[in-house]
Amino acid sequence: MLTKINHIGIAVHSLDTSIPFYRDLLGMTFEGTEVVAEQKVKVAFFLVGESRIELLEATADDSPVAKFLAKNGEGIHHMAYEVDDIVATLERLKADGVRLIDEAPRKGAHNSLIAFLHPKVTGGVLTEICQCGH
Ligand code: CMX
Repeated sequence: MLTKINHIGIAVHSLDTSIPFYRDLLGMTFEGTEVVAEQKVKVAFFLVGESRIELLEATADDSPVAKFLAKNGEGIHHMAYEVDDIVATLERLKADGVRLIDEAPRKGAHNSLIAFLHPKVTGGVLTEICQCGH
């Protein structure tokens, strides 16, 4: 059902401050930034091998990422796993009684479709499934 880790999301206070560390000091391939307006976040993607790191910055005080930062400070925010068919995956998880935050997919970065599972059923790790746009 899950085909690979698509990315690991890391919440940061400032993309301008954090991008140079990942790009210039760790030498990851910087793929650019994108605002995901619906979720009040701006993200920066980095390619490392066949995996990606996604830095998330809040774009509003009531952004979920602002809430996360206020509660936890900077750190790992979510794990994202790739699936071929997100609708079928959500239907299967729902049928198996898995608690979902999103019962239907919504738009993520890079024209992907994403949905979150509730952290209560994933050992406290916010888990995203995504059907890739890239
Ligand atoms: N890690 C662990 N637990 C988390 C969490 C996180 N990052 N974010 C939220 N939770 C917990 C909350 O503490 C809460 O727990 P309780 O029920 O015990 O209080 C529960 O999950 C629900 O959280 P909420 O904020 O009350 O619920 P919402 O439905 O308002 O929002 C969520 C949930 C996960 C969608 C939102 O908090 C969020 O993080 N949205 C941002 C999504 C994001 O990263 N988008 C990036 C898009 C780019 C891409 O990847 O393509």
